[in-house]
Amino acid sequence: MADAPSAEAAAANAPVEEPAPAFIDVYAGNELSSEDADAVTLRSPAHLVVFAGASESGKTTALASLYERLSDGPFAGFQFAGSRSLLGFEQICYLNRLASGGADPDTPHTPVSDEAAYYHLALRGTDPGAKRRHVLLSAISGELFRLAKYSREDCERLTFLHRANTIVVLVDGARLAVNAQRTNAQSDASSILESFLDAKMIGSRCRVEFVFSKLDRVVEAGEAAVEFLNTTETKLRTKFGDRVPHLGFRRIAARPEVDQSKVPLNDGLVDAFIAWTTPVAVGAGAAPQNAPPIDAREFAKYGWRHSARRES
Ligand SMILES: Nc1nc2c(ncn2[C@@H]2O[C@H](COP(=O)(O)OP(=O)(O)OP(=O)(O)O)[C@@H](O)[C@H]2O)c(=O)[nH]1
Ligand SMILES: [Mg+2]
Repeated sequence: MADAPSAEAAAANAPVEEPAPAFIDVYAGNELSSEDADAVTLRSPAHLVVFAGASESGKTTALASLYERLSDGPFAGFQFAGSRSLLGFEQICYLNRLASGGADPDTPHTPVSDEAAYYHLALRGTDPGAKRRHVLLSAISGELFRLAKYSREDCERLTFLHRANTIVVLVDGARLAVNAQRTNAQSDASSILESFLDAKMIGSRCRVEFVFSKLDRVVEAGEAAVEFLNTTETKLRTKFGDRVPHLGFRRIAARPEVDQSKVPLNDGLVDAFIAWTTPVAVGAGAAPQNAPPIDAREFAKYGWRHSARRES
């Protein structure tokens, strides 16, 4: 009779329970160049969200606040599952964090450069079995938009916008709150989208949102400022509604400074992030656009090809 298997042998033959895979990939990296972003996109589809807006309109703060919320725990139905641009995020966040500790620092200005910088997020839906998704965020310097307002050539430096799934045009709420500045704030936002449309930079499946930032400032300023914001929304809708297939409006306060007990408000970031990372429905949108400009950089060309594939 064969010997009964020893306890050790039985243990050795028992099915091995695989350790749970490490959930978070950590890459200590600065913000990504176009080539790095291209590499991420070629490996797995990535959803590109571009923040546009006049200088000081709140682009960097919005980006930093989203990263901070995701690093604090589940947010908007997502869990943070890694980033290839952790250092870049940390750089734009550290002053943001100090601010919540009571100091009065500021976010550094988004640098003006020929190339856009990208911040990468790997996200996993909080629903069981949800797949990992990749999101690239980019904020473009207010100065570049100022130049793009006056020059088609500068606008065409922004060809990568064609690759964007979502374009967020920020309307500076702090300027809407001040009588002498509100008309300029409105026209700045309007002319940014105008120049993108003139340069045929908006893909037919691109979600475009005018986002009123610093809502706390508008509400604090009172009825007239809120009324001006509402009128601005109506004007922009009338002006662009027919030309932009997926146009939306939203209000956020990514880093409210006004005393919340005096001006209680929803910062709007959860709904914003869900919308900005949701692709527009398949089948929605107009006919595909012609071809990339001959002198477009590779990433931009890839954007056109990628969009063309999505269109078909
Ligand atoms: N009150 C208030 N201030 C805000 C809010 N969001 C941003 N700010 C402030 O607005 C200022 C400009 O914000 P940034 O995020 O640096 O603006 P930006 O668009 O990146 O500016 P540039 O990089 O210069 O183009 C900073 O002082 C922020 O603290 C908000 O929700 N409420
Ligand atoms: Mg900035």
